[in-house]
Amino acid sequence: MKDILQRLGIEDINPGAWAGAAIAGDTGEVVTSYSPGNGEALASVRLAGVGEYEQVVAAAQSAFERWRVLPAPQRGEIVRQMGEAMRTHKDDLGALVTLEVGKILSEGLGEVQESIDMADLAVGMSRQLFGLSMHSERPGHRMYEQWHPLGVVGCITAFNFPNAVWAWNALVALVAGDAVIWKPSLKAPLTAIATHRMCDAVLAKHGFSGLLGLIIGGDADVGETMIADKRLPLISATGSTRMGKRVNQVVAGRLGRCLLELGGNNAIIVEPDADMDLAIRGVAFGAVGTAGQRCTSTRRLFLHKSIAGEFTDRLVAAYKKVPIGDPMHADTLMGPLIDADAVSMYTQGLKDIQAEGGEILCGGTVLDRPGHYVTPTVVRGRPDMAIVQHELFVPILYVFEYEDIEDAIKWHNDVPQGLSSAIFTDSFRRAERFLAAHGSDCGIANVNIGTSGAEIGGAFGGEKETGGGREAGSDSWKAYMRRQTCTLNWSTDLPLAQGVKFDI
Ligand code: UN1
Repeated sequence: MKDILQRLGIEDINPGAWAGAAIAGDTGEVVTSYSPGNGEALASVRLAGVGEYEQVVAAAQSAFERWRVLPAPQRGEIVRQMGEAMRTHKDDLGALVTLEVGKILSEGLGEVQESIDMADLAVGMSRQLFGLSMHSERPGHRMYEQWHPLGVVGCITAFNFPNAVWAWNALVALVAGDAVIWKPSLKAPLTAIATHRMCDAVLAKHGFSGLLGLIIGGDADVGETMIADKRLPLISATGSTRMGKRVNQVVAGRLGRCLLELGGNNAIIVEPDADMDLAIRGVAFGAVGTAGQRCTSTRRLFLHKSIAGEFTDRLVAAYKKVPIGDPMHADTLMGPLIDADAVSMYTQGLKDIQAEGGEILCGGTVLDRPGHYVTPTVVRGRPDMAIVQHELFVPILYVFEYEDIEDAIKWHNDVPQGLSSAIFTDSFRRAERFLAAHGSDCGIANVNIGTSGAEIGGAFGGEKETGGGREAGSDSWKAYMRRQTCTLNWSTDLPLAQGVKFDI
């Protein structure tokens, strides 16, 4: 662990905020990051308060003044160098993600790869921040739209993707010409510090240290100050629906903009003609991967009656073989939950499920060993159970049976969240029915692929209580810029639009 922190240059992790240079936290509070894999303390960080927040914003604002006038392709070149830094440190950064949040090493490395991919995408975007030009109705006039940087963007991230979700936002915001202040989850401060330092070092080489700010602080002081701060025209927030509603309310109160990526309640429908091997693997990765702690994790499974028995038996057999344990170990497929609260969510969730008549088919146990390990669980339930409406951020999968695909699609959509969805079928008609306007109501709809593991090339986000935001994907830069319509008159006359006459 020490080696990793040293190689990442964060062995002195104590201060709570960075605005180019580290600022010691002034709240007197310390947060310790524990490895969920064995419960050991990894390191402690002093929390920053509103005083440091001010310093971070001031540094970002001053760097933004110069950054916004740097040509976008030059900004892209600097982001390219950040991608290179992450490539160089991929192994250590990926291992740190695994140590700090407990996802298996292959997923820790995958997360850093997602950020590297994001850097590549953002570099390309830096030469494609297109505006349209249009024909004016007035002679000797030209009209076009151009996009300008927004300003200092606030970025709030969750524990489960402590590196990549920041990258989705920050790397695109940087090529768009913005500064970014990051408030990471207090459950994953080390990954944030390592990522921030790496990218700030690149900025420092070009004289822009402080353009990226990091503030490790509490929700009640720093978080509330940040979302209410008029100097931040955009707040991008990833996390629970409860948190998103609060952010949305405060930001809307000052007519700021929000980009929200909140809870999911993702489902897979399996049709009788599906390739069963493929579907079982897709469901297992979706529901067990990251110990069910992705916003895209599969939580509900709709099985056609004719295959439900065989599918469930095979899935339960596969679940029982899942190697659970040290997430750093190459053979492990499921690591721990993030903390003791998550384990309580799991045990309480199972009680609530059983109280409503749900039947546990496998799993349902907390492992008696250091760390926060539970067994992946399959539950037979009914779509009308009240608990099904809630996102339990743990590896519990509900299985439901259906006869008519119309019912499956109706139940599929009958939850407050709308992030990711999938159907397994070899039928072109069924696949298209699922993707039609009256099919899946989610932001992501897949065929013969599970609900999680999206590529960064596509817009990511969802509808309803998922918050409506889209991050990553081809035109995501628009969220981080302001659009300006320009009309230029090169004639010697002043004709008015809509034929209005006003001659004086
Ligand atoms: C999240 O869980 O917040 O599609 C993000 C996926 C990943 C991103 C998940 N690319 O599962």
